[in-house]
Amino acid sequence: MATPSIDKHALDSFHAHLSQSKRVLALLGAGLSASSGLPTFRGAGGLWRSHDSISLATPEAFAADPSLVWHFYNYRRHMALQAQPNPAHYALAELARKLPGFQCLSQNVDGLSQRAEHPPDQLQLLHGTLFELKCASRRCDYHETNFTDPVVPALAIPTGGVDPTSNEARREAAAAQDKGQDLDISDVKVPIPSISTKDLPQCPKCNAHLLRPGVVWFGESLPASVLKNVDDFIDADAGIDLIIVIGTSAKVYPAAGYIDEAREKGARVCVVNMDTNDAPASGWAEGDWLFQGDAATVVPELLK
Ligand code: BJW
Ligand code: ZN
Repeated sequence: MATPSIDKHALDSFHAHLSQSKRVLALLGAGLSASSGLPTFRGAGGLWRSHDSISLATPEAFAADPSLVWHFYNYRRHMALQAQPNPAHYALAELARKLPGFQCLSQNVDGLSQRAEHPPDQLQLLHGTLFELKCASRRCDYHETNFTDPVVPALAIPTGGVDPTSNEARREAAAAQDKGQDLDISDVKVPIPSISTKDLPQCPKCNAHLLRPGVVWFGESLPASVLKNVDDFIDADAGIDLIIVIGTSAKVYPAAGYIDEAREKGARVCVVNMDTNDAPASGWAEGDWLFQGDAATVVPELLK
């Protein structure tokens, strides 16, 4: 889809407000990384091997089928490591360096803001990161940073796995192998093995439980230190001048609630989204901006 041109009047008014703003929030969602080639959760691309991505992002899914959930996250880690930060990640990192009162609240777990060298103390990872592993037991505090791809050998993405029942899968496997490419295991036609628990990542501390991705699943609390940092920023007497909401459907809480909390502290709201239907939960208010288009194009224009 072609990116619509940005309204010059709205852009001028946004620039005038940003130039006077001292305390600014950005709420980041999956649309920020869409141009880097990473799928979003809701809408097109939200299916993985016919599973709704959201249904795999739960403690219940991991308990029921750790092999399937680890395949999903191993694949997402691989894709994120192959992807590159886009101009929006770099523009946000640049604004953070210029404006000490700027905080990014990222729902993304892909590590692209970090790779764009976003200052870490101005980046709050609301939903964790794919590149931390932690013990699946709440009673064990083991966690580690881990960029190994595949995360364990058994999770290697097949380059020639052949499902003897499917000619199409066999042809795809052979073609991918010829080109030295990975198969697209997000495609349900490509067979993946069910991996025995002993071959999945193991906790080296308690030696009793699996490791799991260090992300926040539905029903789990966000990291306490991150929640505190966000609350301290929002509750400060100095108020908030602006919140920029980028590439999120704003349907998941507490993240989505930060838009209205910022508004209550005086912030004007600027939304950047491909889809004009994805509005803040409380709807639109006088003085809000909506820039429709690809975040990778629009955000660098806004932050120039
Ligand atoms: C573009 C674009 C381009 C596309 N350019 N734009 C209050 C009310 C009701 C429920 C709750 C509540 N408080 C808590 C809850 C429960 C629950 C919740 O929110 N449920 C909702 C479904 C209603 N929240 C939780 O459980 C949270 N925990 C919690 O609150 O603990 C305390 C508690 C527990 C239980 C009860 C009450 C309190 C935890 C939430 C964890 C979310 N985890 C996930 C998975 C992370 C791991 C992983 O990545 O696998 O986080 S779910 C998934 O959604 C992921 C995302 O970060 C998150 C948000 O998605 P996002 O980024 O918005 O993506 P999309 O796909 O939805 O949208 C993409 C957007 O981009 C679209 O708008 C496109 O148009 C746009 N776009 N291309 C610009 N190029
Ligand atoms: Zn453990």
